[in-house]
Amino acid sequence: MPYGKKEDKKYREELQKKILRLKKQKNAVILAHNYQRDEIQDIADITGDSLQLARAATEVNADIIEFCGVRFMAESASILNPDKKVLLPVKEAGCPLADMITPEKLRSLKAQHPDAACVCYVNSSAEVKAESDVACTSSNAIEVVRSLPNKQIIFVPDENLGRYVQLQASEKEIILWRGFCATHIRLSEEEAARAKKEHPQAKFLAHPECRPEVLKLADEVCSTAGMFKYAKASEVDEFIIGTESGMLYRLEKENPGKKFFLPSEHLICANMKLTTLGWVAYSLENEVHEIMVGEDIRVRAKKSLDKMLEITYGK
Ligand code: CIZ
Repeated sequence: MPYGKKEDKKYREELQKKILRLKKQKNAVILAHNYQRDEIQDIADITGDSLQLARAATEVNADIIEFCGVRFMAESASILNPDKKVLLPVKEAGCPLADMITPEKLRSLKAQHPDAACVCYVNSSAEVKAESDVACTSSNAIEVVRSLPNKQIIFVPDENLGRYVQLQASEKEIILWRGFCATHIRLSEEEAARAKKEHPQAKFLAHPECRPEVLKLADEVCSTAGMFKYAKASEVDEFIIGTESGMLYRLEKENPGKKFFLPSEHLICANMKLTTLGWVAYSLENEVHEIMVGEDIRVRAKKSLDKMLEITYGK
């Protein structure tokens, strides 16, 4: 985020110093999602997608995990680390997609399809994970679905990702839920086509939460982790990035000389941007807002996350 005024820059530097001091004092680790503000990514120990962060959360040696992201991500860290204090800097930082399905609705869907396995995207509540056989992220959704013996797969809550998985795993019958990401859905086919016209040399990388008509225009459909990999390995030096705007910061930093363009000015997740340096300092200093999951739900939700990690990493 741009800081126009001199005093803003000074204030930001003071907060960053304070956060680093608190982090040491409290033996905390800061995890930040790829969609976080630039200055939050700068103070993070690890920046990544939800799969990388979920995995990192099982490996860190810290008393406190300060999770700069949205609630379902902090919940996953807490589910995997019951002995650690997991803090979410802003308690209102939620995910509208995760709220589009409830455990009651999922139970009713499962009752209608008793032979189906249930896969939930990580963008879901702990209760929904507890009702599911396995979780997945946009990095491993196809692999997870393919690993299951069932032909029928209930896939919740993101319809676009589920539809994309269906195209890749045509041997399966995917039962979709009509959830959507309020940020990715805003990228229109017209905007994507316009960006391609304006940058004819660029590769268009689109996130699978985008609309199917946008995905059809993409050179590559991939998760945020996939975008980092693709941009680094590619000989091309211009890319249109069809996902949340926070991605550009690290993409530019890690790929000097390469250019990255957003196809729409609407690719901003308001929930991700709620986390500011001020909130991180406040949260660490006062040890709020702790994310805790009731033990029964936690144990059941952990099974679906563990299964995902086992399928992806073999452990
Ligand atoms: O899995 C995640 O972290 C999300 C929300 C997107 C992505 O592709 O990384």
